[in-house]
Amino acid sequence: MQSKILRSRIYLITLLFALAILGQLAGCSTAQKATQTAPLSQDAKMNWFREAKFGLFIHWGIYSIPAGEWKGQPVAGIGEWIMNRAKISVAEYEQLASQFNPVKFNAEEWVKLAEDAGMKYIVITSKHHDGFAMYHSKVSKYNIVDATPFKRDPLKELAKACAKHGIRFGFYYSQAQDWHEPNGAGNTWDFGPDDKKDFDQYLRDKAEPQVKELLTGYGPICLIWFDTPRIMTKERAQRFVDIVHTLQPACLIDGRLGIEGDYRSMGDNRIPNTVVEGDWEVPATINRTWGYKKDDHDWKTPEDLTFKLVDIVSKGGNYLLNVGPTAEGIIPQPSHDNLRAVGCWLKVNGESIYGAGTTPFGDEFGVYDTEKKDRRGNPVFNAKTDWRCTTKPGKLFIHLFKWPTGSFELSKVKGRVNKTYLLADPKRKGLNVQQEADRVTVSLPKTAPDKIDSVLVLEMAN
Ligand code: JFZ
Repeated sequence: MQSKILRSRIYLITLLFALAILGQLAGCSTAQKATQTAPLSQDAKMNWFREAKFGLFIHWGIYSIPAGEWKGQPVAGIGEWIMNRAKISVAEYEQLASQFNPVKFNAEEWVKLAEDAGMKYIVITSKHHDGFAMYHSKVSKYNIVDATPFKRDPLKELAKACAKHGIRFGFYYSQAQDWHEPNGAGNTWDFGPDDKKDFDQYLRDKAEPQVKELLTGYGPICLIWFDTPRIMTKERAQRFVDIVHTLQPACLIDGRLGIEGDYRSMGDNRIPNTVVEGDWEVPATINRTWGYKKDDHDWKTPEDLTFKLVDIVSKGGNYLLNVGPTAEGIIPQPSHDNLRAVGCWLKVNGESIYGAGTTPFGDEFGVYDTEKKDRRGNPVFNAKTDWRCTTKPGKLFIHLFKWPTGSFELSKVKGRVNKTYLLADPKRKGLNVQQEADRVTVSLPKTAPDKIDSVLVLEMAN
């Protein structure tokens, strides 16, 4: 009798268990379906970008062979524009491909550099204005596998290394200018004026199919960086949007396609003077060129790069900082050194950058001098560079680029400061703080804990 009751109890419990598991399974599979079919919200799509803040731009192509010099003469301007600047014919420029053999290229090392620099995404030129594909394209033989002695697809190798290191991977693609194609925009020295060209023939036969290749053969692509939208109409741009949305709905589109993208691309090296709402990015050079130029040694210092990163984040943007590898496949040493120095600063102070919000102040950016006018007749902006502020809920991060003696004073502070400490202090020892209404004074140690930027955290009471 007893065992019979026991047995039926066991039976009942087993039944309930089985039902629960079945329910769970059903729940799982519907949840999975939902994530597969529900379109990503714009916020969900932008999430990684808002968190990342710092990315590595790479301009690499066969223009790294002449490296800013043609027939013994230096060519002015940015390295990757040499074909245009020196009006090199397609027949002549094409010969560079047969010399391109970057045997020192090592995807792992490049990705490691980005990682060590604290960068969260890489954007590399898959095809620049010169029309040469830096990947194995089936659409055009004018590509690194079919037209060079190198015969490898570096973008495949980079995609793999990025996946391994948890770095997001994206492509630059010059959709409008293609100086190699009779119907692409830009090459007027070989093919005459753009308005006489069958631009849609070029788009349909090269640019659109190449973008499809890039979005199918290289795993998840975080963003595609279109550029210089010459003669791009809204309809033409929309065709690219449709391709991206169909093949990789989570892939972001930059602001230079010729139609509104997922975020704004600021002018090159142009950091806005104040907080800018919405999502945006500043593409920037680490010297003065994008593509490698042998005589450009004007390297930005770690101090300058760190300041620019903090300045941009405090205004709400991302910093996409470029390197230009050589024809051997080497990223110039000063780029390595200066980026790694920023990375060291980020190791200690990353909390104040990744996912951080804008400053609640604004006076720290500087002031317009209405007495002085610039070339365009606008008042001159005098930037103030001694401190910046980034934020997280309940926290102000004060970036001190110039260490004040004794104490730091801050006004217009909303709410009460609960605790202050330096990110460089592993013990996070509280500093002496005085507050009168919205005015806060923090006592500081004698010397700066970081010679580039010491970050003071003000934790607010809720
Ligand atoms: C473009 C390219 O022509 C250049 O070679 C490089 O790839 C750079 C990142 O982008 O150049 C531009 C495009 C837009 C502006 C400036 C330079 N702009 O809007 O100020």
